[in-house]
Amino acid sequence: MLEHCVPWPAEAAARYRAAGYWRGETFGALLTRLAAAHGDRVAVVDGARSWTYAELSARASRLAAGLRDLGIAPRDRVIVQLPNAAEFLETAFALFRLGAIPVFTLPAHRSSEIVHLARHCAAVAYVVADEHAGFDYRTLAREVVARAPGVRHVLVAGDAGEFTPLDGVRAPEPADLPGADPADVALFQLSGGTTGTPKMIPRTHDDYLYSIRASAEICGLTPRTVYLAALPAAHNFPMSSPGVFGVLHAGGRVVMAAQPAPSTAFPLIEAERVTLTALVPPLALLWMETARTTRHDLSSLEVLQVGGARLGNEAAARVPGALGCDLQQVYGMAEGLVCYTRAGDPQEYRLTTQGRPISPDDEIRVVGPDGREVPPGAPGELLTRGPYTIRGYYRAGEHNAAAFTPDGFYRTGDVVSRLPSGHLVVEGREKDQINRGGEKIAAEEVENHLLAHPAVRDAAVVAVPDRFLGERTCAVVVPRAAAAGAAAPDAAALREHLRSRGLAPFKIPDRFEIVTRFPVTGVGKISKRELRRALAARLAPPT
Ligand code: OOB
Repeated sequence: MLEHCVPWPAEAAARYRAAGYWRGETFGALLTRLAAAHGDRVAVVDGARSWTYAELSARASRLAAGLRDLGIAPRDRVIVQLPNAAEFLETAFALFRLGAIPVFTLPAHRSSEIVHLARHCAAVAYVVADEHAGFDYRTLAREVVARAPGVRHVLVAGDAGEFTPLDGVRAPEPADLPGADPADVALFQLSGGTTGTPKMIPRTHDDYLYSIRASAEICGLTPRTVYLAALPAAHNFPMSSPGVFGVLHAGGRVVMAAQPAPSTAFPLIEAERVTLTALVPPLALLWMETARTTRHDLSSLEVLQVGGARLGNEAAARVPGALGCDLQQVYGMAEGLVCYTRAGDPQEYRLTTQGRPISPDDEIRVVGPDGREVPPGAPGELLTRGPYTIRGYYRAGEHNAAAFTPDGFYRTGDVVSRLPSGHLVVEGREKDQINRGGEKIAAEEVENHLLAHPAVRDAAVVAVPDRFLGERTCAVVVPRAAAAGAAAPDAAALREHLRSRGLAPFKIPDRFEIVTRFPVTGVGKISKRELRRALAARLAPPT
């Protein structure tokens, strides 16, 4: 396995192979097999473009050869920051075929995240679109290459400016490439995280393909499936649960939506007869609302998957009536474990639980503060281990010691209860993170940026409840004793400070509160529990 990764113990790996989970296939080989089986079927639709499996495979091979000619080698890390477009799949499979390792970042990431990641994994290349959603990625790329000089190539889908156009990289012919070891890292996902910087999650061909294959089966995908990629395809949910890769695995069709808003998504559902898509709860609420008055025909939609954050029971119950399709709840994490409600589950479970794990070999422990398992049905922290859950983050020895138990269970930081059927209900969270409608924000990361402001003495970032997003972010700030005449920082100044440090916009707090001191615990630490309580009480709408 790539250096600085934590492999599964040999005994576990042997067990997962013997059980048929890890099959020794790579993503590159998978696409070759798919092109042979479904050559003339459409694999991906993006606006006016549509590529068959044979075309996608041929393009990926030619791009792989071109990337090799640029000097990109097996195991080299390449940051990929592409919106939902056909090039996303072409680039991913080209890197897989070459054995280079994509690091999938979100279109919303900015220099703070990208520079950190590029340095942390010594990335040699960065792939972006020219422009997306009003943001010019070439400007970002300039900053990235200046601050992470290991990045030798910037490849741009579209108008490349001074950089290399992706269109110019494809070799005229595919080349013979050595390919990758199926047990090695195929790609990096990013952790929602709880720490000052995002952690990198190494997923192997063996483990990720197992989760994709099993997900496609659980979700009943077939070559008839038409999947709308509405959430950013780089995220683990729309990528692999079963997501774009699961749909390709089944020989289905991926329709790329540049945005998840109904104004973009609904016409695509109608035009492409989309059968399946995945959303986070706030978008599901928005879609339900918009569907009441839409003139678009959504009748092809069979299943709406909702995950990434807890969907309220009341909203869950409204999905079938509002959108004319079944609801599937998905509770997962980029680190591995994914749970689904199943078509055959009793209605009550489909509406009120977050499903049960993919694999019979997903090990689940629900533990109390003492680390001991709680009685069945009682809430506790979820620990998990299994054939597609990582044993450690990349280059994160110290953090790994805290994030995993000595016997290799991942501490999810989620508080769940487990029903006798094995279904999990997500009750809350212990980790110091804000889940802003499915977008994860590590409090410490934002706090560190705030502390870098000269007028800030201390900062605490916490979630406040929100009817639409579930949670919003509030930064509580203690200013330094004002020097004579100097003003305390206000929300606008702090917002601008965070923006100028290149923090992804979704991490910029929705609210700022300036206070003189924090509530503290018995041992004198900031009591975030008390802060959250006080803020929630004060910000709650009057009843
Ligand atoms: C998905 O992955 P991540 O890595 O962005 O976030 C994982 C965390 C979980 O630990 C949990 O705190 C939260 O997101 N979460 C949910 C949830 N699904 C995820 N909390 C409550 N209810 C749910 N249904 O978010 C992700 C990855 C694969 C599939 C689906 C979601």
